[in-house]
Amino acid sequence: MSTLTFAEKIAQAENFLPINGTDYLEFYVGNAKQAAHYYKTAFGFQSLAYSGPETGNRESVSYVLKQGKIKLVLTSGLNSSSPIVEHQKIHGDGVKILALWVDDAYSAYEETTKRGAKMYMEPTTISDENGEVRMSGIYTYGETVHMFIERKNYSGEFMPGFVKWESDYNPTDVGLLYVDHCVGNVGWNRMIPVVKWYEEVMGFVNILSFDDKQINTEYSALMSKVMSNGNGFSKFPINEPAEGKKKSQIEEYLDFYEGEGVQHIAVATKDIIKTVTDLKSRGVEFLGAPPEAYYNMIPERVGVIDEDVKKLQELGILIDHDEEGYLLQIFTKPVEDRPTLFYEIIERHGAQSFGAGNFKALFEALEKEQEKRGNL
Ligand code: TYF
Ligand code: FE
Repeated sequence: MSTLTFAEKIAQAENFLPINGTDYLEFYVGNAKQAAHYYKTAFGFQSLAYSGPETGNRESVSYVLKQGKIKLVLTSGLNSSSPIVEHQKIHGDGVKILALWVDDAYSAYEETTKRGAKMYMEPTTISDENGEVRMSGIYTYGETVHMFIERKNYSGEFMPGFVKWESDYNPTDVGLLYVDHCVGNVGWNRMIPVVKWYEEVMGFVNILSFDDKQINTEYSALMSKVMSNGNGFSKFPINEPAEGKKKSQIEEYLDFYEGEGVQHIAVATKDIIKTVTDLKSRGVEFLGAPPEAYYNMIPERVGVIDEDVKKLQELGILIDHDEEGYLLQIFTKPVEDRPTLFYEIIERHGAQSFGAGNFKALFEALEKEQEKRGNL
């Protein structure tokens, strides 16, 4: 085990691809209009921008939603020959694009493609009366894409091609602030090549690793490596299934997504008790709480925390710590018909790790759901 701090590890990343953070997450879905309603009603996102037939887009429709710094784009194709419809047919609703906010979309494309990235979109400049957005894109695992988005004083709501989405229905937010990390599930023997790809093509560094021995519960088994860029604003853990007593949760995902893709999106909050209370009251479903014994062990395992452990227990929030502090986290059930994408809500108090101390409790809760689905 290396003794470097997270800050020291990420400082070793290369800087040929400066990234300021997540720009947006785009989902390809079966019915963007209804999905947008769900993210407003259940998750407290706000209407931001729209593109569709009314704006001259005859091929697809996109609703853009915002909360804190998080922007979601929900996109559906409008005819059976649309590649968006094809994607949705294969994968079900899921994340197509993890867009990264960069200072230079042209150089991001140059630097990554010369290191072996596969082209998704050549550098392109789009403009309207609000200014200009430059963009490019490359494939990562599966059919998932990293877009590089450069905003040159763009003053419109989202980007050219979109109009402001005015809505009379504006549920309040739930305190979601920014994307903490996005996790990818990849196939057997694929974690190491994908990790190498993030190192070589993106200049990222591996800041944490979990092997199947650390995270092998009664049934589920997986391996995971966390990749980070040089400022820690862009973190992508990569999971691979491992051989266990029964079917790995990662394998269940790969079967139902019919390929590699985004498994969970972790979003940060400053008040997880309020955020989770709100989400539950709006119908968002979370994994069940761990047994009583888990919470009785907290003083011993984690030490003193600011929050009332009883409250955390009532909500089923998990607690973990590392040398730098503690973190609170909780996971939703899958938000799609297929058991694929889910969300993590996370509140960090210094800890920069990913909750390894919770893996056993978490994976046991996850397996209960997997068992109900008959996929264990
Ligand atoms: O992002 C992480 O690594 C944690 C833990 O299937 C985790 O959120 C890892 C694998 C998984 C669910 C959560
Ligand atoms: Fe996570």
